Amino acid sequence: MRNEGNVVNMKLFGRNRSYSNEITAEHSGEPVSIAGWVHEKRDLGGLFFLLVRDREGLAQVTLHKREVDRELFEQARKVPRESVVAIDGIIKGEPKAPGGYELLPKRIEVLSVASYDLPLDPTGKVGAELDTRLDARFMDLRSERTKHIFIIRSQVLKAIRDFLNERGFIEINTPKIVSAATEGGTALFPISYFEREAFLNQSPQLYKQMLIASGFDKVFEIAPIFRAEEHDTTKHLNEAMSVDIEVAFVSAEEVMRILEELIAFVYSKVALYPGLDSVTTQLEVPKIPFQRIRYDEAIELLADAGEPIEWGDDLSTSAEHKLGARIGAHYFITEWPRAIKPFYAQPIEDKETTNAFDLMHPRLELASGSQRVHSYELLKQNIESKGLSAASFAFYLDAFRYGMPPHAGWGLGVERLLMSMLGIENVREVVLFPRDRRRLVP
Ligand code: AMO
Repeated sequence: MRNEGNVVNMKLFGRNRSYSNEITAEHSGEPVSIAGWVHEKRDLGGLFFLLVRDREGLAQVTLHKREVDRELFEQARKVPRESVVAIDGIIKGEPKAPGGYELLPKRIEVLSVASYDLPLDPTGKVGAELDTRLDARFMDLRSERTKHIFIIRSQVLKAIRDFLNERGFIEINTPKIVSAATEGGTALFPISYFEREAFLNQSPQLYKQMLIASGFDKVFEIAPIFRAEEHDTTKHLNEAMSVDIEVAFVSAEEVMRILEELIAFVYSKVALYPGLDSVTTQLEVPKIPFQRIRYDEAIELLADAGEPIEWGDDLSTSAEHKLGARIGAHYFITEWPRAIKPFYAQPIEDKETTNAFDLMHPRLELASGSQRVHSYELLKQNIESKGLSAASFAFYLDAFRYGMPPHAGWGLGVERLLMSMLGIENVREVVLFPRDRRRLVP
């Protein structure tokens, strides 16, 4: 082979590279350069096809043994699958080829030779277990379905940003190395921070609330959250991506409305994505408003469905499934007991409940939020009644002493949204490099 990938031919970078989907039969006779991976090779004796894959699709490179020089023909025949090549050639209309054209090559440059022992088959003809795919994620991403999942993920994040920016939200970035817990119930990852102990942040909760005291009024953050969940399930990650909002001068109902409108907006954007079909054929934009049921009504429905839950207990996965099957669409569960919601959720006067809500998809929880406590005294009391030390929350409590508006907000799991939207069973499928109980590499 002329170039085994050890020498970078700078000429490639000077010429115009076309994506496979930019070329059509109408360009017949014109010269073009493409670059990509050798997806498949087909040897028909006198005729040899190289299918070259780039981000946008496939291009067929056709070599007629009698018409091309021998060296070029042998080069195409010998190049291992998944090697990276750059090809200069002439376009010719060919109805049977992908995109309706083929490329008659003048020059093939092998930029990087792939080893023969491929860990996966990117054509998807040979299936693989999820663990094997995650171990070789770089290669798994070359397959059509996986690639589209992550382009959709990028589009979902863009849609969320567009929606919130359009509504006057300010995007914030809060620290991920912190000194205190926010979410009771899930454990923290301790880290050593010079001579002190610190933790990876479970949620931007305290910081987004502190920014309400700043007068920013509407803030959002899209960032990782870290949860030291011991269990190994198909919906829990140890590092997840959360969309968090916090809004001043509103009640829980107003942020619930923002949430359902956001969900419908994101679905409507993803529904337009041309690559959606290779991931799912079942995406339907949900109708809003979503049904709202109170926690006590949910408990009653569950008792009816033969899944009794003790008042004050959280819903089990099987309870979530039963309720979801009953309701059959997205819904909110509101007015949760104080005991299972964090200290910052606003209690409802004279009741044992809070103004907190969860957004549910029939299969799983997508988001939770609440009206927040904005009284310094009540917040301090709540922190202490949860057995936490008010002193370690002093930096947060201070923000409530010098003018804190009433406010509400929520946190939405990006991976949960994606898996529910795309009908994907395992949350790890929608994370490039998932972190779970067993997986820290790659
Ligand atoms: P919560 O703890 O319910 O609320 O988290 C919000 C949302 O984040 C997602 N999520 C997870 N996704 C995958 N793996 C995990 N281990 C995981 N943990 C959470 C879920 C969940 O609904 N501070 C509050 C939000 C608020 O009140 O504003 C909070 O963090 O989709």
